[in-house]
Amino acid sequence: IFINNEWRRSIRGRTFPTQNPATGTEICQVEEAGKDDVDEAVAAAKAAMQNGSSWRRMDSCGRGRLLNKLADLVERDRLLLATLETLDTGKPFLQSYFMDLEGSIRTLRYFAGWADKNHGQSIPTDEGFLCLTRHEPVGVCGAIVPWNFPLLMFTWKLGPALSCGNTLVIKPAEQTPLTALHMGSLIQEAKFPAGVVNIVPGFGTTAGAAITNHMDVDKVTFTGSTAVGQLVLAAAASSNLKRVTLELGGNNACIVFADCDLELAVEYAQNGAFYNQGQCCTAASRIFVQDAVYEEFVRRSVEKAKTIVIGDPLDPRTSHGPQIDRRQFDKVMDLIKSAAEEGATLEFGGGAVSNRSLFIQPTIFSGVKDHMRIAKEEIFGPVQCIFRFSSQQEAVDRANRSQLGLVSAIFTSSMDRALSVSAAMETGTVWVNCYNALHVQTPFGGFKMSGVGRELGQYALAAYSEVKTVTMKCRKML
Ligand code: TXE
Repeated sequence: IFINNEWRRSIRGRTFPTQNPATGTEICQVEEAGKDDVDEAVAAAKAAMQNGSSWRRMDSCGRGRLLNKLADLVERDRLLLATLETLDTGKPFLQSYFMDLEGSIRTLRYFAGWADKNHGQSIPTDEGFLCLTRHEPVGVCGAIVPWNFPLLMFTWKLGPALSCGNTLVIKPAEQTPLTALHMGSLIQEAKFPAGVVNIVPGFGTTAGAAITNHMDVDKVTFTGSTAVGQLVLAAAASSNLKRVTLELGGNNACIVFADCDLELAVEYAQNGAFYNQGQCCTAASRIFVQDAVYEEFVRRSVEKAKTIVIGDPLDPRTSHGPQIDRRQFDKVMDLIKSAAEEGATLEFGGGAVSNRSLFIQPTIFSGVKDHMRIAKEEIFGPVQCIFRFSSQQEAVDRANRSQLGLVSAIFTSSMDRALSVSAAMETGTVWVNCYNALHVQTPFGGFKMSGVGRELGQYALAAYSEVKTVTMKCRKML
């Protein structure tokens, strides 16, 4: 447990194992933070936030320098961090190295750049007042991180929080605490003032709930399931009305029009469905394909799936690893079973990989109907569901028929269609002729029950700042 730039044992003397999902073996025991450990972490973060502390007195460009220093150290330890990430999550090594690590480094550098640019305004008012706004830190931020992109989500929260001058208590997911803990030693090495970042590995209902209910936590930022997102918001409401940003589940639609570049659509839609074993909030789970190209799309998707390499995640040839744990494995297998029972056509895969626990074959269903469970629930596994549609209006209506609204994608060669359909989609992001095109410079977040607020880009700064209005009476205006 990392508090005040020091490593501590759990107050109650508890530990928990973290496992390699590719082999089922225990990697190590990790100290388990409970409510009393979270109290100490919050006290440290609060002390570091007091007026006059070295963090509060630091120039804004000094915060930027520290974030850049941290990015340098992550770059130095890239191989180690990517290896740890693969051991702890089971994601293919090259994806850890090139996507998670690259994204994390870019996030730190991007928000380092904002540290001295998040300035307020001077506002003309009526009646001889000078009015200006200051963008001040919110205070102590609690960050609760999931297991699908442990390091990347850590930096999505740490980058803007520190750039804006806040302090942090971060809880990594219980399945994947290792890269977050290595970040603790890099934060120490970068010489952030003590208490600015505190890391509390532990479970959701204990350490997580202690953060969301805490009276001295001023803001909570959460990435995880929609159900827990609702608990987080309720805890914020019933404690101290802490500010909340939520990035929750998706049931994302990808609409493939007959006028598209089909090869491109097949490639992106499938990568969107299977990337990270389907364990992405952005997973392309509902793929609507127009009549005229439907059969060909299914045929080519099956051909492409045959090229996926299932294997040891540390082997650079591997492109498909295990699900994160038994609970997730069972959930995905149950949904696959339900789709077959409800009459979807199994085109590829459909089962566990023999002799490898927690591995699920990349699976393709065609003829999926909107009423089926697999169409309505977030799968979070390597399953591509293909639906047939006829008209543009029909596709848009069916795609929007969900309580979730994270991302969507359109494949078309018509600029008109791209613009009108993207305006009609009820999602926080619309990709046109691409998928999973996430950039640190652009905002990311959900409509409807997929979330509250935005991460990344300039928009993220608002979520980590309070706006203070300073109004001065001017004696004489010239
Ligand atoms: O998520 P949880 P789980 C979705 C996906 C997945 C499902 C369940 O559909 O199948 O959620 O996964 C912490 N108070 N996503 O059970 O429980 C927990 O310790 C405070 C989508 O793993 O939401 C972990 O750190 N915190 C998603 C984090 O919340 C609590 C990523 C996420 O865990 C808590 C992950 C509580 N009461 C799952 N209970 C995405 N948006 O990418 C748990 N936590």
